[in-house]
Amino acid sequence: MRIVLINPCGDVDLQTHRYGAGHLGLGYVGACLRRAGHEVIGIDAKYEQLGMNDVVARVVDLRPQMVGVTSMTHEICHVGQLCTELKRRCPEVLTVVGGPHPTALPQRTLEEFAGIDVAVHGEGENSTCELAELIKAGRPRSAWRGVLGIAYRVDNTVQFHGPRSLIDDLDALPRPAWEIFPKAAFGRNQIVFEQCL
Ligand code: B12
Repeated sequence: MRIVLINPCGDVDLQTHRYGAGHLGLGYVGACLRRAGHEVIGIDAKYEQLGMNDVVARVVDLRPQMVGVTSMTHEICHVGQLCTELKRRCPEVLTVVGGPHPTALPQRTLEEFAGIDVAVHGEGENSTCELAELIKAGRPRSAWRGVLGIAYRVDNTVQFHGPRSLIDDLDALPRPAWEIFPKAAFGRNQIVFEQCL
Protein backbone atom coordinates (compact mmCIF):
# COMPACT_ATOMS: atom_id res chain seq x y z
CA MET A 1 0.00 0.00 0.00
CA ARG A 2 1.28 3.48 -0.79
CA ILE A 3 1.51 5.85 2.19
CA VAL A 4 2.68 9.48 2.19
CA LEU A 5 4.04 10.93 5.46
CA ILE A 6 4.05 14.71 5.80
CA ASN A 7 5.91 17.15 8.04
CA PRO A 8 3.60 20.14 7.49
CA CYS A 9 4.51 23.77 7.04
CA GLY A 10 2.05 26.50 7.95
CA ASP A 11 2.32 30.16 7.00
CA VAL A 12 4.26 31.04 10.15
CA ASP A 13 6.89 28.38 9.42
CA LEU A 14 7.16 29.58 5.83
CA GLN A 15 7.96 33.07 7.02
CA THR A 16 10.34 32.28 9.85
CA HIS A 17 11.86 28.81 9.79
CA ARG A 18 13.86 26.49 7.61
CA TYR A 19 14.53 23.28 9.52
CA GLY A 20 17.17 20.82 8.48
CA ALA A 21 16.78 18.67 11.57
CA GLY A 22 14.35 16.12 10.21
CA HIS A 23 11.35 14.62 11.97
CA LEU A 24 12.33 11.67 14.12
CA GLY A 25 8.76 10.53 14.81
CA LEU A 26 7.89 10.31 11.11
CA GLY A 27 11.23 8.56 10.54
CA TYR A 28 10.30 5.80 12.99
CA VAL A 29 6.70 5.45 11.81
CA GLY A 30 7.94 5.34 8.21
CA ALA A 31 10.55 2.69 9.02
CA CYS A 32 7.95 0.43 10.66
CA LEU A 33 5.54 0.83 7.75
CA ARG A 34 8.33 -0.01 5.33
CA ARG A 35 9.32 -3.05 7.32
CA ALA A 36 5.68 -4.18 7.09
CA GLY A 37 5.99 -4.01 3.29
CA HIS A 38 4.34 -0.67 2.52
CA GLU A 39 5.65 1.88 0.06
CA VAL A 40 6.37 5.03 2.05
CA ILE A 41 7.09 8.46 0.59
CA GLY A 42 7.87 11.48 2.75
CA ILE A 43 7.18 15.16 2.15
CA ASP A 44 9.10 17.52 4.44
CA ALA A 45 7.17 20.71 3.76
CA LYS A 46 9.13 22.62 6.42
CA TYR A 47 12.47 21.78 4.87
CA GLU A 48 11.31 22.34 1.30
CA GLN A 49 9.24 25.40 2.24
CA LEU A 50 6.12 23.98 0.63
CA GLY A 51 2.80 25.70 1.16
CA MET A 52 -0.49 23.87 1.35
CA ASN A 53 -1.17 23.93 -2.40
CA ASP A 54 2.27 22.50 -3.20
CA VAL A 55 1.76 19.64 -0.74
CA VAL A 56 -1.73 18.89 -2.06
CA ALA A 57 -0.44 18.85 -5.64
CA ARG A 58 2.30 16.34 -4.73
CA VAL A 59 -0.13 14.08 -2.93
CA VAL A 60 -2.60 14.22 -5.82
CA ASP A 61 0.22 13.10 -8.17
CA LEU A 62 1.25 10.28 -5.84
CA ARG A 63 -2.29 8.93 -5.29
CA PRO A 64 -1.62 7.22 -1.95
CA GLN A 65 -4.23 5.23 -0.04
CA MET A 66 -3.15 6.76 3.25
CA VAL A 67 -1.62 10.08 4.25
CA GLY A 68 -0.03 10.55 7.69
CA VAL A 69 0.61 14.07 8.96
CA THR A 70 2.42 15.03 12.15
CA SER A 71 1.04 17.92 14.18
CA MET A 72 1.98 20.00 17.17
CA THR A 73 -0.79 22.16 18.63
CA HIS A 74 0.15 25.37 16.83
CA GLU A 75 -0.02 23.45 13.52
CA ILE A 76 -3.36 21.68 13.94
CA CYS A 77 -5.57 24.27 12.17
CA HIS A 78 -3.25 24.18 9.16
CA VAL A 79 -3.18 20.36 9.27
CA GLY A 80 -6.97 20.18 9.58
CA GLN A 81 -7.33 22.41 6.52
CA LEU A 82 -4.69 20.41 4.64
CA CYS A 83 -6.59 17.18 5.33
CA THR A 84 -9.88 18.74 4.20
CA GLU A 85 -8.27 19.86 0.96
CA LEU A 86 -6.65 16.44 0.43
CA LYS A 87 -9.99 14.72 0.86
CA ARG A 88 -11.63 17.16 -1.53
CA ARG A 89 -9.05 16.36 -4.21
CA CYS A 90 -8.63 12.63 -3.38
CA PRO A 91 -11.83 11.52 -1.60
CA GLU A 92 -10.58 7.94 -1.29
CA VAL A 93 -7.47 8.84 0.74
CA LEU A 94 -7.44 8.10 4.50
CA THR A 95 -6.05 11.03 6.49
CA VAL A 96 -4.21 10.07 9.68
CA VAL A 97 -2.76 12.65 12.07
CA GLY A 98 -0.28 11.89 14.87
CA GLY A 99 2.09 13.80 17.13
CA PRO A 100 1.73 16.02 20.22
CA HIS A 101 -1.69 17.53 19.42
CA PRO A 102 -3.71 14.37 18.73
CA THR A 103 -1.87 12.74 21.62
CA ALA A 104 -3.18 15.45 23.96
CA LEU A 105 -6.69 15.58 22.46
CA PRO A 106 -7.44 12.52 20.30
CA GLN A 107 -11.24 12.72 20.32
CA ARG A 108 -11.42 16.50 20.15
CA THR A 109 -9.11 16.54 17.15
CA LEU A 110 -11.73 14.58 15.23
CA GLU A 111 -14.62 16.62 16.60
CA GLU A 112 -12.99 19.85 15.44
CA PHE A 113 -11.51 18.84 12.09
CA ALA A 114 -13.82 17.02 9.70
CA GLY A 115 -11.02 16.34 7.20
CA ILE A 116 -9.10 14.17 9.66
CA ASP A 117 -10.20 10.51 9.58
CA VAL A 118 -7.93 9.10 12.28
CA ALA A 119 -6.11 10.71 15.22
CA VAL A 120 -3.22 8.66 16.64
CA HIS A 121 -2.52 8.94 20.35
CA GLY A 122 1.04 8.47 21.59
CA GLU A 123 3.65 6.28 19.93
CA GLY A 124 2.48 5.78 16.37
CA GLU A 125 4.54 2.85 15.13
CA ASN A 126 2.29 -0.07 16.05
CA SER A 127 -1.09 1.70 15.77
CA THR A 128 -0.30 2.85 12.25
CA CYS A 129 1.02 -0.53 11.10
CA GLU A 130 -2.03 -2.34 12.46
CA LEU A 131 -4.37 0.17 10.83
CA ALA A 132 -2.52 -0.03 7.50
CA GLU A 133 -2.79 -3.84 7.55
CA LEU A 134 -6.56 -3.67 8.07
CA ILE A 135 -6.99 -1.14 5.28
CA LYS A 136 -4.79 -3.12 2.91
CA ALA A 137 -6.88 -6.21 3.66
CA GLY A 138 -10.06 -4.21 2.93
CA ARG A 139 -11.46 -4.81 6.43
CA PRO A 140 -14.46 -2.69 7.50
CA ARG A 141 -14.25 0.04 10.12
CA SER A 142 -15.79 -2.28 12.70
CA ALA A 143 -12.47 -4.19 12.62
CA TRP A 144 -10.59 -1.06 13.72
CA ARG A 145 -12.02 -1.57 17.23
CA GLY A 146 -9.04 -3.80 18.04
CA VAL A 147 -6.48 -1.08 17.28
CA LEU A 148 -5.57 0.66 20.52
CA GLY A 149 -4.38 4.26 20.41
CA ILE A 150 -6.51 5.52 17.52
CA ALA A 151 -9.59 7.74 17.47
CA TYR A 152 -11.87 7.51 14.42
CA ARG A 153 -15.49 8.09 13.45
CA VAL A 154 -18.25 5.56 13.05
CA ASP A 155 -21.63 7.01 12.00
CA ASN A 156 -20.54 10.48 13.11
CA THR A 157 -19.56 9.39 16.62
CA VAL A 158 -15.95 9.39 17.66
CA GLN A 159 -14.55 6.04 18.85
CA PHE A 160 -11.45 5.69 21.03
CA HIS A 161 -10.81 2.37 22.70
CA GLY A 162 -8.01 3.63 24.91
CA PRO A 163 -4.27 4.21 24.67
CA ARG A 164 -1.81 1.42 24.03
CA SER A 165 1.10 0.68 26.33
CA LEU A 166 4.48 2.12 25.54
CA ILE A 167 6.79 0.05 23.36
CA ASP A 168 8.92 -1.98 25.78
CA ASP A 169 11.76 -3.02 23.56
CA LEU A 170 12.89 0.08 21.70
CA ASP A 171 15.84 -1.89 20.28
CA ALA A 172 13.32 -3.93 18.27
CA LEU A 173 12.40 -0.83 16.26
CA PRO A 174 14.08 -0.35 12.89
CA ARG A 175 16.30 2.70 12.45
CA PRO A 176 14.42 5.84 11.34
CA ALA A 177 13.74 5.83 7.60
CA TRP A 178 15.54 9.09 6.83
CA GLU A 179 15.65 8.01 3.18
CA ILE A 180 11.92 8.67 2.64
CA PHE A 181 12.67 12.39 2.75
CA PRO A 182 14.97 14.47 0.54
CA LYS A 183 18.54 13.53 1.38
CA ALA A 184 19.60 17.09 2.16
CA ALA A 185 16.89 17.39 4.80
CA PHE A 186 18.21 14.49 6.81
CA GLY A 187 21.84 14.12 5.84
CA ARG A 188 23.27 15.66 9.00
CA ASN A 189 20.78 13.98 11.30
CA GLN A 190 21.46 10.58 9.82
CA ILE A 191 25.20 10.93 10.35
CA VAL A 192 24.73 12.01 13.98
CA PHE A 193 22.26 9.20 14.59
CA GLU A 194 24.52 6.51 13.13
CA GLN A 195 27.47 7.79 15.21
CA CYS A 196 25.41 7.39 18.40
CA LEU A 197 24.71 3.70 17.80
C1 B12 B 1 13.10 17.69 19.15
C2 B12 B 1 11.98 18.67 19.42
C3 B12 B 1 11.92 19.80 18.61
C4 B12 B 1 12.84 20.01 17.41
C5 B12 B 1 12.37 19.17 16.23
C6 B12 B 1 10.88 19.07 16.15
C7 B12 B 1 10.48 17.86 15.39
N1 B12 B 1 10.73 17.88 14.12
O1 B12 B 1 9.93 16.92 15.96
C8 B12 B 1 12.72 21.54 17.17
C9 B12 B 1 13.88 22.23 17.87
C10 B12 B 1 12.70 22.01 15.70
C11 B12 B 1 11.43 21.87 17.91
C12 B12 B 1 10.74 23.04 17.70
C13 B12 B 1 9.54 23.37 18.35
N2 B12 B 1 8.93 22.64 19.33
CO1 B12 B 1 9.56 20.88 19.92
N3 B12 B 1 10.07 19.27 20.73
C14 B12 B 1 11.04 18.43 20.46
C15 B12 B 1 10.98 17.29 21.50
C16 B12 B 1 12.01 17.62 22.62
C17 B12 B 1 11.28 15.89 20.98
C18 B12 B 1 10.48 15.50 19.74
C19 B12 B 1 10.93 14.14 19.28
O2 B12 B 1 11.73 14.02 18.37
N4 B12 B 1 10.44 13.08 19.93
C20 B12 B 1 10.82 11.70 19.61
C21 B12 B 1 9.96 11.19 18.45
C22 B12 B 1 10.31 9.73 18.14
O3 B12 B 1 8.62 11.24 18.91
P1 B12 B 1 7.48 12.13 18.23
O4 B12 B 1 8.02 13.16 17.33
O5 B12 B 1 6.56 12.57 19.31
O6 B12 B 1 6.72 11.04 17.32
C23 B12 B 1 6.03 9.95 17.86
C24 B12 B 1 4.56 10.19 18.17
O7 B12 B 1 4.27 11.53 18.49
C25 B12 B 1 3.84 9.74 16.95
N5 B12 B 1 3.76 10.63 15.78
C26 B12 B 1 4.34 11.82 15.55
N6 B12 B 1 3.99 12.26 14.34
C27 B12 B 1 3.19 11.34 13.78
C28 B12 B 1 2.53 11.31 12.56
C29 B12 B 1 1.72 10.21 12.26
C30 B12 B 1 1.03 10.16 10.94
C31 B12 B 1 1.55 9.15 13.19
C32 B12 B 1 0.69 8.01 12.88
C33 B12 B 1 2.21 9.21 14.43
C34 B12 B 1 3.02 10.28 14.70
O8 B12 B 1 4.61 8.60 16.56
C35 B12 B 1 6.01 8.92 16.72
C36 B12 B 1 6.76 7.66 17.04
O9 B12 B 1 6.27 7.03 18.21
C37 B12 B 1 9.51 17.39 22.02
C38 B12 B 1 9.28 16.92 23.45
C39 B12 B 1 9.09 15.42 23.51
N7 B12 B 1 9.57 14.84 24.54
O10 B12 B 1 8.50 14.80 22.61
C40 B12 B 1 9.23 18.88 21.84
C41 B12 B 1 7.82 19.32 21.50
C42 B12 B 1 7.28 18.44 20.40
N8 B12 B 1 8.02 20.66 20.96
C43 B12 B 1 7.08 21.50 21.29
C44 B12 B 1 7.02 22.85 20.86
C45 B12 B 1 5.95 23.71 21.51
C46 B12 B 1 7.90 23.36 19.88
C47 B12 B 1 7.91 24.78 19.28
C48 B12 B 1 6.51 25.34 18.95
C49 B12 B 1 8.67 25.67 20.25
C50 B12 B 1 8.66 27.15 19.86
N9 B12 B 1 7.95 27.95 20.65
O11 B12 B 1 9.26 27.52 18.87
C51 B12 B 1 8.77 24.60 18.01
C52 B12 B 1 7.90 24.35 16.77
C53 B12 B 1 8.71 24.21 15.53
C54 B12 B 1 7.84 23.96 14.34
N10 B12 B 1 7.42 24.97 13.64
O12 B12 B 1 7.51 22.83 14.04
C55 B12 B 1 6.03 20.84 22.18
C56 B12 B 1 4.72 20.58 21.42
C57 B12 B 1 3.52 20.72 22.33
C58 B12 B 1 2.25 20.66 21.56
N11 B12 B 1 1.16 20.32 22.24
O13 B12 B 1 2.19 20.92 20.40
C59 B12 B 1 6.79 19.57 22.68
C60 B12 B 1 5.91 18.34 22.95
C61 B12 B 1 7.54 19.99 23.99
C62 B12 B 1 6.57 20.34 25.11
N12 B12 B 1 6.25 19.41 25.96
O14 B12 B 1 6.11 21.44 25.19
N13 B12 B 1 11.07 20.86 18.76
